[in-house]
Amino acid sequence: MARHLITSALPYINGIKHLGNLVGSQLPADLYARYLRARGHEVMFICATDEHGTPAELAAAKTGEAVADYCARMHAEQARLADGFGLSFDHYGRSSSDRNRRLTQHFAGRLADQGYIREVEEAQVYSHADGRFLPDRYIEGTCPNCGYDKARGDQCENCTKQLDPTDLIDPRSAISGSTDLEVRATKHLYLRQSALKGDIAAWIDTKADWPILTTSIARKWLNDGDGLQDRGITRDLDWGVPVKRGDADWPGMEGKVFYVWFDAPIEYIGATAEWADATGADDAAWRRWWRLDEGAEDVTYTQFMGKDNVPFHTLSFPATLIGSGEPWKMVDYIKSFNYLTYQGGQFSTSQGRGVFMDHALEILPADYWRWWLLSHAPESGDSEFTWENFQQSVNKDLADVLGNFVSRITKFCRSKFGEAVPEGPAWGEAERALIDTLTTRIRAYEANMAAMEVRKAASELRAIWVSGNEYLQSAAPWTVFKTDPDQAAMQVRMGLNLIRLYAVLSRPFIPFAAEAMLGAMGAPDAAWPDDVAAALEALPAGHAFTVPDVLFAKISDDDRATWEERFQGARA
Ligand code: B3M
Ligand code: ZN
Repeated sequence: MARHLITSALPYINGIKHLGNLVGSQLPADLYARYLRARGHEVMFICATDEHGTPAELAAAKTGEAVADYCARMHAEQARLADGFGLSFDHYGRSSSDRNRRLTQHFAGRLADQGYIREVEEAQVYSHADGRFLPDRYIEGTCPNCGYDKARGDQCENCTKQLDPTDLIDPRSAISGSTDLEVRATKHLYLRQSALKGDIAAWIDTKADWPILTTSIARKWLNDGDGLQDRGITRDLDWGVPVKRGDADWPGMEGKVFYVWFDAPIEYIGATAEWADATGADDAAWRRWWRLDEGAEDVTYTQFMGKDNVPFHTLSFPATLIGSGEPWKMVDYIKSFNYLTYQGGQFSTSQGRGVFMDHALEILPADYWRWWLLSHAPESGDSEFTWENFQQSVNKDLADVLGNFVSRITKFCRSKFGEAVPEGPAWGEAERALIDTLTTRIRAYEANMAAMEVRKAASELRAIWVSGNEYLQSAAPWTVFKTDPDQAAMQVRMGLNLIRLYAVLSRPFIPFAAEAMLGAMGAPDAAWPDDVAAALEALPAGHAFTVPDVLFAKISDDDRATWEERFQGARA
């Protein structure tokens, strides 16, 4: 069995994530991890909160908490929600961990030793009123490109142009509003990405199987304009990984920290080390996932992320790993996603527009969301969440097709044969035909899951559910029972075995409902149906079961209207 390392992009710490964030990385990564585990592979599934940078400091300033306290509280909150959505991380780490601090300083030291770091004397904006430098979002002003008067030091939100704080017209401190600013020279570290361009291009060229969305973004940044530029990897902030060269101080870098995008991807490694610490395993246990010289040659590493994160994962992080001159495991496949839109507009964290993870779980069970989001994953283009579409999919796929199947067959059996699988004759022609259809569909489902074709996998799964309904519809045991109870018993035996089969197949998409189905069927440890015919004999005559509670309640028009109204404005 193969070994799979899977990472999801790390959600920022500065607030509850919305459903667009969820479907762009964590949720499809979970689908894949659950599927591979079900197929018997060894999986290490890693995520963490991304806790450094100005967004974290500013969010903490808003709530009045110390930034470390804010991050600890928000990490716990995000971990709780991840759990509520059934995200099956082997470890949910923190980029502010000691492990990540040491690894980040280690990589910086290695890069410096290899000649890939240069020190640059840079003009930075210093605020007298605040007694500090103002990097990135700490400074606001007028955009030199479009004239928007609330542009931030790192980017203009209006025209999306990337900016430096010194580009802004009429700059002011975002902390105090002070305009008593001065441009001062200060020293910063730059990662010499330009010197690694050839290595990175050659590496990307080996990735012929990557999705177009991934490679086109990588190539664009690699080749457009001046190509891969050197990048500042330090900041004048308090909160972050202190700049060190390995264990040693870095003269001239006192009081500075690494840029958040430098340490964040290193936390994929850091969180795996945190996993080892949390489980009492030794260093060798995490290093066999990450070091090619310590057992990682046979690891397949897959990353999941939204398209805006692709440049950092195809260029910057590989530059860190390659530039270290050490044999670190590099990503084998990047699955990237477009955006999910909300009712004709955008999900927006800053404006609180859309449905966020906490509210989603308040109103409906996780599986409803998982099913809709995954079956509408923004793979080939953006996709749109509308309440109408959500209601329709849930009611049809989950309630009418799957839920109804389960309740109909279990209730019918209970009333006519009791709560144990009835016997009846061997399979007839209709059952053999069903087994053939299911075998074909299940093999297609597996191929889609292996290829991470999320929407295709979802529609194959739906078709598998539908074929059971069609079988039951035409077999009609409730009619057959009147004239041939033995034949009806056999059909019911098939139906009950189908429930077990569906639960196993559906588990990666809707783990909670699948668990309930398996519990009701008395088959909690059901294995993957490598042999479909055998899987449909797994519950023999006499095997006890119970009728599960309603698996999926329908969403009424009233509910829909209420939620549509509740979530149209900014989140409370
Ligand atoms: N936190 C950006 C984001 O949440 C960033 C991802 C880091 S992945 C190493 O979209
Ligand atoms: Zn602008």
